[in-house]
Amino acid sequence: MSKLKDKFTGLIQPMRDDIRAFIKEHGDKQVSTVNVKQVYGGMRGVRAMVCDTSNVPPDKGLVVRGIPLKELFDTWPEDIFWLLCTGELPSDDERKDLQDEYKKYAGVPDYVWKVLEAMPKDSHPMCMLDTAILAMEGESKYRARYAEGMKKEDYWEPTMEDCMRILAILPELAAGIYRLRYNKGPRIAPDPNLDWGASYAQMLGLKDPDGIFAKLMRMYLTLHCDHEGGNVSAHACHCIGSALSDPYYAVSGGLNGLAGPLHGLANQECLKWVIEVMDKFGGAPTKEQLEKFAWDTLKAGKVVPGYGHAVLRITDPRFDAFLAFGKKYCADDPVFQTVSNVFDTVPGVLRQIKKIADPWPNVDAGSGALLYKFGLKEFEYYTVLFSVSRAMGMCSQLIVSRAWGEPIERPKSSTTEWLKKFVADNY
Ligand code: HAX
Repeated sequence: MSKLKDKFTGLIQPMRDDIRAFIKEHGDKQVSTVNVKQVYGGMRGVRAMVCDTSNVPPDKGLVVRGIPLKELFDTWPEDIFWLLCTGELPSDDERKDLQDEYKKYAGVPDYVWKVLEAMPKDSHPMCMLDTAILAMEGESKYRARYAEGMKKEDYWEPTMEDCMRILAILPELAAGIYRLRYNKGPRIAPDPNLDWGASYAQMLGLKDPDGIFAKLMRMYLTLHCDHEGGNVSAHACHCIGSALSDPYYAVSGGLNGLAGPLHGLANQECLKWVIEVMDKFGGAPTKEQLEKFAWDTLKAGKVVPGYGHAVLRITDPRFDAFLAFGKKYCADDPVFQTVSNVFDTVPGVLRQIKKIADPWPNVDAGSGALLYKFGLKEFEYYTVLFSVSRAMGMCSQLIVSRAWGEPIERPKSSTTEWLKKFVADNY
């Protein structure tokens, strides 16, 4: 048995007992109310679901199992997955065991490459990634065990096995998609001596003589790991998993949500915006030029990508981490300098628009400039990198949910007619 599985096994019964006793004693206590605006407004702020892997206080940003992200900037992505699942960071031995597990489950099957090769040449890389994961659904241990009549208490076990397989193949799959979609030549085989993040960097095939790109990839994978349960991708994955659809269905479905421009696709949009402004002004723009470009974007009815957040009300600590990395390794780069100048300018513009709740940069505002600097210039690919990391959050949430036995999700919707009548009758 893997050390992660062993560790998690020991956590399950206390977690089940704790949650059941809590519901039994306090099940009827109210934690949230919902008004008409929230019903029409994407349920913003309604507390109606559980996520124990992480939370996002508006004034702090991501907290993973009680540890603020800023204390985890230099943590290995493998450690993050362990932390998300168990609530503790692994020892060196435990990390090594998890890395060995990834190697055991690695290897993208040939039929997946054939599916990808048969897709239209201009397919979006996110569509390719999600299709590839879904194509592997037939390998689900969860579905096979469910068909055999597995007991509910055991659901978490093949869920974990499927998740390990998905996480193990993701770097190879994502790197293979990059090379196929952008004609970069043959796929590069994984190097068994490398860790999860460095192996992904190596398979992309970009030049990295000093190992700084591998360092960036590790940090990138750590920073995007999870963002509590209500964001579109986590919620979509969770909802699909609650129907007991297996992790291949659930993770692929969640990533379809990440592919939206208001969510994970914002990183592609963001660098596009930065390059557009640089093209328009023939290099790094002045503060006045940036301000004008931001106002033009807003007046055209578009969003300034990389700014604003549904939950956060501060500069995203993930942006802080990318900014610090950029200052250390590419301070002279004009694209990075522009991103840094946008940070000095755009919040002042957005603050002047009353309806915008958060004028500060989110995670997507800073990462693209660094990827660009290291030669990863295909913006459309950026959300795939995000996906490789966010799959850790989705998978850990699925494993935890199946372990405590969370039921199928089924909120109540209302018609506009019902809502109007309700208000007329009660207010
Ligand atoms: N530029 C222009 N307008 C913005 C804006 C921005 N950066 N941020 C918010 N607004 C607008 C909203 O579009 C909304 O306008 P309408 O009422 O006319 O629809 C209004 O301000 C109120 O929005 P809000 O309450 O401040 O924010 P929401 O919770 O509704 O939306 C978003 C949060 C992240 C979707 C929003 O800030 C946005 O569209 N930002 C730009 C896109 C982006 O960076 N997305 C990535 C977010 C991080 C993430 O999930 N990464 O994966």
